[in-house]
Amino acid sequence: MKQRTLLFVKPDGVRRGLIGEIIGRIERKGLRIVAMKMLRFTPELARKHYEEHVSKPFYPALEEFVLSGPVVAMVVEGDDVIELTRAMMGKTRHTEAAPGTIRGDFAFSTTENLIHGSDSPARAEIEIANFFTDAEIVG
Ligand code: DAT
Ligand code: MG
Repeated sequence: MKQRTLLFVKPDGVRRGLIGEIIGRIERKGLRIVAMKMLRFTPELARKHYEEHVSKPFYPALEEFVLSGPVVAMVVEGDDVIELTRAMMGKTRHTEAAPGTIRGDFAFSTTENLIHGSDSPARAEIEIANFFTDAEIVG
């Protein structure tokens, strides 16, 4: 089923020069990037985007990290793209992410784990609207 998802390269990925590596994997997989921009999180956007995690003990460190530098956000389209990009990302914890995945190949921290991807169609719709207006989805 054709779907859209919200992905972003996190500040560690931008700092480490891995924007191209990560976007390249998405392109080489044959997925379609239909919107993209570099931006900085605000505390408000962080609380909105990570609403399910705001009350968790790791939230302060997570917010500090996502505010620590620019991110590159994109809307990506493809068949079952949510499940597919979650598989390409690898598991959340750096110790569990399998080699061959983005996190498995490059992440050495659970907080700084390089990439975000929506985890359900309902979340994808909310997250895309948090980052992009309809007019910015041009692909
Ligand atoms: P994912 O990014 O794989 O969807 P998530 O939604 O459970 O994972 O958590 C969002 C981010 O919060 C995750 O990418 C890194 C951070 N995080 C999650 N669990 C954590 C933990 N136990 N300790 C530190 N950071 C954590
Ligand atoms: Mg998540």
